[in-house]
Amino acid sequence: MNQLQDTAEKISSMEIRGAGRIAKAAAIALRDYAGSLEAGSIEEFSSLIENAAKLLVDTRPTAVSLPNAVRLTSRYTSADVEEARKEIINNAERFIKQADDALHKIGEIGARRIRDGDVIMTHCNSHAALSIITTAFDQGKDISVIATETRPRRQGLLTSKHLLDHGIPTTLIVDSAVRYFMKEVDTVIVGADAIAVNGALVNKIGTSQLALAANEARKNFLTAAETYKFSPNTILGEFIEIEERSINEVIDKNTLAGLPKLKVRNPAFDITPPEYIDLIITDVGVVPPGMAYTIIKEHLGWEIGEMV
Ligand code: RI2
Repeated sequence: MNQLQDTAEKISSMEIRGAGRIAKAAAIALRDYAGSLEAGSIEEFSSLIENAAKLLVDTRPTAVSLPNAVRLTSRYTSADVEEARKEIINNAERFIKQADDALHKIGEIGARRIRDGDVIMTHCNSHAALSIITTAFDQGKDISVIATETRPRRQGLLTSKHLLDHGIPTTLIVDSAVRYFMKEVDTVIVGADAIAVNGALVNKIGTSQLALAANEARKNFLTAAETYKFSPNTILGEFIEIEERSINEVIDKNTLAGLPKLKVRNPAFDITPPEYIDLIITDVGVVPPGMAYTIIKEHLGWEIGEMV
């Protein structure tokens, strides 16, 4: 298996996961592929790059960071193979650096919204949300975190380990205990797989329940989203596809064999409407959901004509 297929496989199986990490992994895979592929003409080069881009984009349908990263990386203007190769390598390096810088900036900006003594609830395992929490803690704020387990893949354990390794007091709860604990929470902070043009948030299944419970209890609900997680195609009226993963993640084969008539569903993401989101913490500042259109237009760098 070549390195490109290997990365695609690892994104599909979620060995590489998290909207930001899959975007970076795709940029790295394209950089290395462009750097080593053999093409006798620009047409051949172009077709190989297009196939590689498609292979990567098709691995997971929801996180818009993936097509955005692939699009930003695989663009070139030169008609010369060697020059085009260089352009792709440079695009990838730029994207990887911007993605790392964005995480840092989100941490700095988001930490200002955290007060000393805050109890923060988070869901799944978002490196952007964790950047905010660890930055606030490093600033000396006395904070603690309630982390949801996040069925079915239990990424809450990754979050808990990360926070404990950082010295942050952390409590793990099952997803169905979110509303029970909301009275103890000051702020909910989650990551983002995609932000639509209307400011709706697509994130790990269960996020919208946190948002509902936070709204009912009048608690802050923040999402941390790098600008490359905003979806340009939603400007064109496209929907963001919600990935349904294997039911084997939910129920093991033996149990299922004993319940042959049972139907099992496993959507990986849900949609939180903009009215339940107080703020989006991005690498270019804190914005209300209503600013999503502006972020897409000003920071994603391509024209509508290019997409239609
Ligand atoms: P960062 C994850 O998806 C979670 O939904 C998380 O909130 C989101 O990506 C953003 O993660 P999955 O890959 O980019 O676990 O902030 O399905 O790390």
